[in-house]
Amino acid sequence: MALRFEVLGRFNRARAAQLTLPHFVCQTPLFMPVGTQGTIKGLTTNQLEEIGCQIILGNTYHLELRPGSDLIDELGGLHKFMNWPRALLTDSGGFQMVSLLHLADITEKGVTFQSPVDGKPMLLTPEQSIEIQNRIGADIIMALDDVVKTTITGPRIEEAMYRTLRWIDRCIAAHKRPNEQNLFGIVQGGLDPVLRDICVRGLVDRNLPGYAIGGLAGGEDKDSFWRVVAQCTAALPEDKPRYVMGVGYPLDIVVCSALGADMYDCVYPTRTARFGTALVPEGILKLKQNAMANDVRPIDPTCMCMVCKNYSRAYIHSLVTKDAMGSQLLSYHNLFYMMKLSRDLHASIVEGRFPEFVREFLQNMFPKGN
Ligand code: PRF
Ligand code: ZN
Repeated sequence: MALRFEVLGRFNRARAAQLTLPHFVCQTPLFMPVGTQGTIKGLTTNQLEEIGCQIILGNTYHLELRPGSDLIDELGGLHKFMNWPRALLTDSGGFQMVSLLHLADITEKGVTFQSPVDGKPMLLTPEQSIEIQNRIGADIIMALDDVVKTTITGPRIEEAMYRTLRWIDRCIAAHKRPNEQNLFGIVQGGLDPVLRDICVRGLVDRNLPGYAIGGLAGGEDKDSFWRVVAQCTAALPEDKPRYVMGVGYPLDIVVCSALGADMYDCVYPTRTARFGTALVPEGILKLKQNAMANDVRPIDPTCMCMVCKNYSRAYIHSLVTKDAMGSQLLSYHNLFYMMKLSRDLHASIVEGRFPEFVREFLQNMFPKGN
């Protein structure tokens, strides 16, 4: 195992922990920005450090297509290649292929897809996913899982869960750097509590350094989503990190943290920035709106970020969708907001005032019960 997970404080099921990874000591609850191609679109790694990002995510599938894991390995690994000294996590690739390429086909061997480069059929097996991730060199690597949408029903959900369990053993056997990289397993099983339970038990038996809850944030209703998270966090070990994949809305992060989850990733804060939307304590602020054209206030007068200290809503309104600087400034602010949310969750749990923090968060977002 190449990590240490020390719980520093709890409030009911919520916990605040210190997660020591090979490249960085992280504080949880923790939001991880998604940098698909080895970059968080529009931001430099210096800016990411300044914002307080502790760990960022890369995708095996995208990095293998360009620039390729052989080259990354040859040039000293992804940390060095992208000049990022802190922690990295790579996702295994299956989910990205299935969500991006409708032509992907999953069999027992692995995920077959058409190469976006030359259209030839290609196969990503659990072994290859791990080999590629070993070359990329992230602090945390993810097992290849069989992901199905939570909105489908029938035997396919069960098949995908059992296949994910069979593939974990192939991933474990293929993992050549267990002392430098942590392999996390991914709980699947759709919205079915029996299947989720079988999957959690199967993965916990493998004694992995950490566990992810997968297959969510795919259009299911909030009630079902929270029920699955609550069930999985209750069944996963207390002394290992728990990562809810693809979760990204501030409200979901607060709720999942209350349910005992520790880590999150999502493209939402940076994607919504590119569409002109800022995250603020009241919810969202749309900078494209005409009302912003002559508004001299910062995005969020309470925000301490570089953007809010220096630029007006009017200035950002004039740039949004016209100049790359508009989305860069908004991405900067939005990630600063997510990092502050992570820090506030951590501190409020450690200091025994988590309920007060949650109450204030909800009051800001839903004033007077709206
Ligand atoms: N599996 C993998 N990556 C993911 C997910 C998953 O289930 C999700 C949730 N749908 C986001 N990213 N490997
Ligand atoms: Zn700001």
